Amino acid sequence: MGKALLLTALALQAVAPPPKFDSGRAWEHLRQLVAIGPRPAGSPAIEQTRKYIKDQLAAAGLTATEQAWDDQTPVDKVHMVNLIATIPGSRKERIVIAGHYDTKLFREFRFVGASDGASSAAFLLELARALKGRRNPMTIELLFLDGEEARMPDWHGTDNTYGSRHYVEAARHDGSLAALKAFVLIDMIGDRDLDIRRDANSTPWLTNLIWDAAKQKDLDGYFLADTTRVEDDHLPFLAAGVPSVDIIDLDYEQWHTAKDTLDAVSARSLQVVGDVVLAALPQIEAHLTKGIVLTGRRLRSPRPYVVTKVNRRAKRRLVHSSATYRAAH
Ligand code: 1BN
Ligand code: ZN
Repeated sequence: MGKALLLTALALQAVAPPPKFDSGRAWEHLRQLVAIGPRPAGSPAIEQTRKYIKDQLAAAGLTATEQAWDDQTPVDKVHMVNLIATIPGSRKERIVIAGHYDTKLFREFRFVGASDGASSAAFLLELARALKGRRNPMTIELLFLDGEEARMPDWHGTDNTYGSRHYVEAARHDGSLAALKAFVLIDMIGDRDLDIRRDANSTPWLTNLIWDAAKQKDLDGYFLADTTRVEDDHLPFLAAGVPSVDIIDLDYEQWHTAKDTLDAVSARSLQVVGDVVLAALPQIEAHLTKGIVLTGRRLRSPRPYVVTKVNRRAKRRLVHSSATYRAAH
């Protein structure tokens, strides 16, 4: 590419419009996932679901990496697969945005999980399209988790969150955990009567940035001020020291019933969460990247910050803007 062309491309990127979440597209994904039927871990239907997710990621220009393993549950041994799509950013340090795509196994009724399983996967697929065209300051990883649901009827002990526990262990072993700076979990966001409460297990600064973005977008009627405590796929990340937040609407009458179907969910709810996550993302990135330059601790910079005559001035500016930012949050 010629120099003039490169400069034009960079200038255009710098003024690129912010990404927009299209709930029409997300809704179509949700509909297709529900049409597959019940999608419990290890089933032929979840294999079909994976094919759908991989094909849709490919259509967005992304390749899904499979993280496969066999896990022993209290009931049986189950083949599980997490799907990972990486959207490149200027830095190798990454933010993971995740959701589960399995549905809970019920033998006594047909459970298609329109909110519980389909909404998170559909949301991530549309987010992939929206973020692929963005200039990302940090790497963004979209993580489709398998095996979130307990195999036994009740959520108990380690019979749940198989995919998130496996991911964290693998990242610990291959050394990629250190570059993981924040984890945003999306779960059950389809409820047509959307009300998302703050989760007491989640990291306060990350929760605040999401709820601040909701308020700023006039969507605080959906992101409520009250708090609940949720056990979900964010717990293994929190235990590994990764700042994490769970965006979940558990106040859902149809939860784990045959009625968690298309008529209980709405495209509007997906749009609300899409708008809030996209509005919060630059704030999350700012919080994390300020950490790189100022402390070198919150993010480990590949190049150490060297104070020179030129960047001493830049550092003063950053210290000032960071203090202003902290005062405001
Ligand atoms: C979310 C969706 N969860 C299961 N399906 C996790 C959960 C389990 C949340 C028990 C609250 C209670
Ligand atoms: Zn569930």
